[in-house]
Amino acid sequence: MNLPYRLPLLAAVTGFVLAQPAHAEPAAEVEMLDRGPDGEARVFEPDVVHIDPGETVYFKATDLGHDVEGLDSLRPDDAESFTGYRNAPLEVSFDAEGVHVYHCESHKEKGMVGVVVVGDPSVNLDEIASEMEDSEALSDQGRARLAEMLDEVEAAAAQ
Ligand SMILES: [Cu+2]
Repeated sequence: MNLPYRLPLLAAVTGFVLAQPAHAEPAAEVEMLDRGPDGEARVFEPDVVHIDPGETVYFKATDLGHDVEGLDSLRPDDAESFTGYRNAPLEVSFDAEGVHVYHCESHKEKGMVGVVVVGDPSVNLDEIASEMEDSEALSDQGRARLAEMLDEVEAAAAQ
């Protein structure tokens, strides 16, 4: 459902929301997009971000119709859950070190997932990789995309 003529209006609405002051300067910004830079549909961009414990990620509602929800089964044991509203930006602080997986509940079936790596990913990277195999929180497409992201995280950690 592409309606190009409505884009200026959406941009104006989004710009208004973003103009509101944030509490702290986010360490990373992730956009919710209908289409990513490589042409893939329904993505978080970038889909993997690295921050230090205690830092904040700002999820920007660049395109509307999306939301952000942390996946309880795919995060460090001591991490807090988080859920945003559809069409709204969300700022989340991450204290627990390790790999945190989140998705867009509205596009779970499309595999709209993302990863926040807090500090050292080796804390739970292997655990997440095996946990995701039969996780009901993921669709097949989400599982495929997440597998690529975890490979990327592992490769980066190995350097
Ligand atoms: Cu979405």
